[in-house]
This record gives sequence, C-alpha cells and structure tokens, in this order.
Amino acid sequence: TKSLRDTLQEVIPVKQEQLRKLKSEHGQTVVGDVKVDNIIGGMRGLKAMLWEASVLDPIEGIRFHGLSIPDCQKVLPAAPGGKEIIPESMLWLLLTGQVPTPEQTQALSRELAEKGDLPKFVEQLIDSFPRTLHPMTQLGMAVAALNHDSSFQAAYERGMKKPEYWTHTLEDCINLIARLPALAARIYRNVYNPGTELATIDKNLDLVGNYSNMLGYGDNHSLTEYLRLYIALHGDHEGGNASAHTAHLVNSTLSDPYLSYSAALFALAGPLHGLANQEVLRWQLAMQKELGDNITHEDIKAYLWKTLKSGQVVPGYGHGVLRNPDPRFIALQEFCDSRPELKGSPIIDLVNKTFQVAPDVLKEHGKTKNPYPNVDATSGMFSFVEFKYYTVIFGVSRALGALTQLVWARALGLPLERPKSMSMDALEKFIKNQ
Ligand code: FAM
Repeated sequence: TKSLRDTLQEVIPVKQEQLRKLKSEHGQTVVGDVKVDNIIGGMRGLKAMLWEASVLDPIEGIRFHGLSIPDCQKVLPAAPGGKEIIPESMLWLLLTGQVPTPEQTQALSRELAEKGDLPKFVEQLIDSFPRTLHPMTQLGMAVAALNHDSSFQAAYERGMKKPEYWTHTLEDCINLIARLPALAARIYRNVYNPGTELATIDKNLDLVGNYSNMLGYGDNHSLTEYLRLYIALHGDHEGGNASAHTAHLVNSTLSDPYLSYSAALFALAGPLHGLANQEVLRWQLAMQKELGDNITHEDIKAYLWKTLKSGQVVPGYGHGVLRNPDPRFIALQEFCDSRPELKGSPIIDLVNKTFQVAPDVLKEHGKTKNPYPNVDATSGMFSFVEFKYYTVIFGVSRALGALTQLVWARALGLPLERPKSMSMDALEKFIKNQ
C-alpha cells in the first residue's frame, strides 16, 4: 500500500498544474464585488482565499474534499475495534483528497504514536505553569515551544529551495499532530489531577486511543469513540474561520508550522470561536443548577430569554456562514442517541431539549441570521465537566485542517498574505470620486 508521502508526491503535481492553469487562464476573472459592508463587516462572505480541504455550504454544511459528514462516516476507516471515524483517516483525506485504506490509516496511527513523546524541556515547561493558567494558554505556549525542533526552520536556515518547503512543512505538521495528545493530556493532568501518573504512549494504538488513555479515560470505550468522532469532525471548517485563517496567515510569512498553529490556538481561544464550547457547558450547567431536576421546555424558554435580555449571546447557537443546524451537531447527537449507556443522562437530555426550544426563541429575538445550533452546542454531551478544558480538545482537532493546509499552501507556492486595508477617510474619498 502507498505511503502518505508517496500519495502526496503523486497528487501535488496535479494540483500545481491545476493552479497554474487557473492563474494563466482565469487570473483576471471577477469572482465578486467588494462592498463597504464587507470591509466593515469582518469580511463576511468575501471569497478571498484558497483552501483545498473543505467547502462550507450555508444549508448543507461542510464537505471535506466533496464528502459530506454522512459520506465520511460511511467510507473513512475507524480504529480496530471501533466504529467511529478516527482523526488519522480524516487527516489523510484532508491532506491528500483521497480516502485511505484501513492499512494506510493504521500505518499513520503507528507513525503518530512513534513520534508522540514530548521533548523533556517541553514537559518541564508545562509542569512549570500554575494550575490556574487557562489550559488554552498552556497549550498555545507549549506548541510554540516545540518549534525548537522545527524541520522547516532548520532547513530555511540552511538555505532550502522553494520546492522543498512543503516536505519540511509536512514533517513539522505530522510531528506536531503526533505530540498534541501528550501535550493536551499533560495539561489536563496538571490542572485537574496533579500528582497522578500519566499513561505512556502505546505504539499499537490510534491517536485518540492514546489520548484517552493519557487523560485517564482509556477504559471508557464510549468516551473514546465519542472523542474520535468529535476530533475527526472538528478537524476542518473551510479556511476563513479565525483559527484556520490565523494559521494560514502566519505561515504565509514562512513562520514555521509550530508558531503558526500556536497563533491559531489563541484565535480558537476566543469565546465567539472555539471557547464557545466551554461557554456552552458553563451555561447549560448553570441552567441545570438554577432549574433543578425535571426541567421543562417552558423552563428552558424562560432561561433563554433571561440570557438574551441580559445582553449575552446564547452560546452554541448562530454561525458566520451556516444557516441550518450544523451537521456536526447532528452527527454527535446521533452518536449519543445510539448509545444505550448514555440514555437518561440529564445533561444530554438538557442539550437535546435546548435544541427543541432555542431556534424558535432566537427567531423571535430576531437578531441572529442563524437561530440553529453550531457544533459547540454539543459540548454538554461529554461525560466530563471540566469545562475550561474543552477548547483544548477542539485545539487537538483543528490541527488536522489548519496544519494539512499549510502543506498545500507551501506546495502550491502561495504568497505572503497581505490584504489592503483602508481608513474611513480613504473610503469616503474613494466613494466621492466614484
Ligand atoms: N445569541 C444571541 N445573539 C446572537 C447569537 C446568539 N447565539 N448569534 C448571533 N447573535 C447576534 C449577534 O451578536 C449580532 O448582534 P449585534 O447586531 O447586536 O452585534 C446579530 O445577532 C447578528 O449576528 P450574525 O450575523 O447572525 O452572526 P455573526 O456572523 O456576526 O457571528 C457568531 C457568528 C458565531 C459569532 C455568533 O452567532 C455568536 O456569537 N454565537 C454564539 C457563540 C458561539 O456559539 N460561537 C461558536 C461558533 C462556532 F461555530 C465556532 O467557531 N466553533
């Protein structure tokens, strides 16, 4: 069976030729208008960057290289003994555009396990952080420190040529994805279970199998499977979201993948983006505490209005692009529904009931363009309640898309990103001269 690198060696020239043709034949084709609204409105809807891995349709949701989430659930290999998609098969798809065989997926699992240990100084760095430092801050700092061993940076200093950029980017990306579980689990241990022993990496296990072991949940098959699906599904969501875009922007300066992804993690740590999953659980637990047992739809409706009237957003609802319930939310909800051991979980019940009520309340409220749940609305479905840790799991996942697309940006020779900004005076002058 073909290795990941051999597969890439084959697909890269094809894409390079596609780009060359696109540029020479259609370089001047107009794709859309730029309105003042776009400039002052967070560039929403502007088609302005190249991203191969996935395309987001407002109604249908995400497709990874053309495959919808249900398609992926059908064709992407699971872990031995598991049923859910694993991050390795999603990584392979995002990187190559091809569906891997189970053998290819397992070879990638083994490579990641072999590269998964942390350098001693990074372990010491993480261990030196106060327990009260937010887990996302710890993750971002530790990822940046891994650039000590960057293959890209070392090769750049030696004077590597442009065609070699992607190979060193790939080495860094694979090494970083391999090390994320050990980083993230060490942070979890230090913050929530200090002094306890961390499991070592088992070379025969998949990435999330090892992550779950190191978190101390290896015996919980249901949670391990949920994590596999969760991490695979959060892997990529087009290029324009704040974390993926940050990685892309920073890497376009030829900063190495570690620094680029560290920056991306700090974008993910904002409450309008990845931190929303922490906020969802905090909000649902507060609702549970206030309303007690046997919560009715009417109770939830009143609680939603209370949140909205206090000027807060309802976390886990709304989206910059989506205009329908997020298919990632639906897939995770279906996972929970299919598991007899999760039946009757009060928090899962609350997430489901909130979904039955919130869209109508948000429609009546009338502000958001999308009254439906995004992926973060599922946060309560995890069986652990350390909500400050949730975005770290998202951070382990988003590496799949953000990092694999750095390989493509370098393979395609994309330039330094540098949009033109304008002042209000300059805009007014431009409008006057129209
Ligand atoms: N609850 C209350 N108001 C909301 C809302 C929500 N869930 N979502 C949007 N709005 C408001 C929004 O604040 C804005 O109000 P103002 O005009 O007063 O500023 C108005 O509706 C129009 O916003 P929009 O055009 O519908 O949304 P945006 O594209 O500006 O923002 C989100 C998109 C995701 C930032 C926004 O929906 C939000 O704040 N949601 C809650 C936080 C959240 O769940 N974020 C996670 C997003 C997720 F997919 C991810 O990145 N992981």
